[in-house]
Amino acid sequence: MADENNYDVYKPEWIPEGASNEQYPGFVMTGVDAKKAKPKAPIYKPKKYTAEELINGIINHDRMLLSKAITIIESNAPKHFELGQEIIKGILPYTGKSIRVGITGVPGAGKSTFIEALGSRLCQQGKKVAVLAVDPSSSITKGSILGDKTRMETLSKAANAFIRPSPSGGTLGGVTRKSRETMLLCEAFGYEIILVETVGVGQSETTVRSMVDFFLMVALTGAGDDLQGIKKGIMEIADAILVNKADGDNKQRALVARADYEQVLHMLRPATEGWTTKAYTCSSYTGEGVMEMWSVIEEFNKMMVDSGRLDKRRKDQTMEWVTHMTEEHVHNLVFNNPQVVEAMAKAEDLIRHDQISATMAAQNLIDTIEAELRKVQ
Ligand SMILES: Nc1nc2c(ncn2[C@@H]2O[C@H](COP(=O)(O)OP(=O)(O)OP(=O)(O)O)[C@@H](O)[C@H]2O)c(=O)[nH]1
Ligand SMILES: [Mg+2]
Repeated sequence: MADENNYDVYKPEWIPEGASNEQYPGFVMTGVDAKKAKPKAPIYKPKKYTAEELINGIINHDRMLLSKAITIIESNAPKHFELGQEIIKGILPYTGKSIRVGITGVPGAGKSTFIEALGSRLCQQGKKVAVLAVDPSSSITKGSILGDKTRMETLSKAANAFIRPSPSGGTLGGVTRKSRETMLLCEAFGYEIILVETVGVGQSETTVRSMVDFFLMVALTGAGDDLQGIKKGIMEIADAILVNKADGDNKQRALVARADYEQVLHMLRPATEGWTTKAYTCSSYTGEGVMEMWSVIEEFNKMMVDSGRLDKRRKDQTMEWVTHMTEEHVHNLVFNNPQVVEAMAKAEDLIRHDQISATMAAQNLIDTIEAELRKVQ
């Protein structure tokens, strides 16, 4: 048997019998018995925090624990879901004290630069600012996160600022839930101003509109040309329009664009009862108009609080969200049911062969769904 201290016994077989150590000075060391061996350094395992530790961490302003809690909220793993919900329940009494601002606009309008300009100034005033991005379009745009962080260079270095990129992937409902809950965590931490940038096109506008108090549309000059179409739709849900890049040669054009927007706004119903949506100009480069925009937001906030509309808007939004989540779940439950899947395939086949009317096909599907529901009862 091997003697751990006598290396000679481990001489490989190719060393001639009786050869001295001088001739063949090499030896083979014994392997380590993994079961018996005590590792010198403990294997690194990330600490698992309890909901209580995370809740206390957040309300005691521990940024590391805030990030950890957000990671749990953003996780798609079922084991994190319950923990996440426990955290939310615990921090709920500390939420709701911030001004929630959504910022939308076409790609390149200058949303991130405006957030950088505004956020840095607010931080200088001692305010605590959290910046979130919401991108429900897909995981493809993950790259924009990096861009945003570099575009928000000053802000990302400010001690009272917190920047969190969009949760990626998953369903629209999933991204909405994660973003809303992240916002609540930031509020419980003590961020007084939450700026939410919509990233990507499509559904991000309505998603963000449904989670903020004030919705700002950052616009570019040349408004007159393309006021039709989707822009008008967004104008209808905005509380202010901000023509950015009003600097240098562009300043005059920005003023013209502002007037054009004002014209259109006169014809639209304001997004918020008791508030008149107006157009403004600013330059995120020179800073002109940036804090003036903030004063407008503060004025809006005061009006909303004083009139009781803020509380109502937030409760409405939460209820809308509850309905949305339930609907999404019910939809999945119904359309993933094997009988319904089969009936759906059959309906499609009949439709493709012109053998059934749309109404009949829908009726058959409804009958199948109702039969399945009766089974559950
Ligand atoms: N002249 C001028 N340029 C600006 C101003 N604000 C932003 N820009 C420039 O406009 C470009 C787009 O700005 P971003 O802030 O990245 O725009 P964004 O809306 O966040 O874009 P996406 O996130 O890609 O949708 C950048 O090259 C900025 O430097 C401004 O006030 N004046
Ligand atoms: Mg951006």
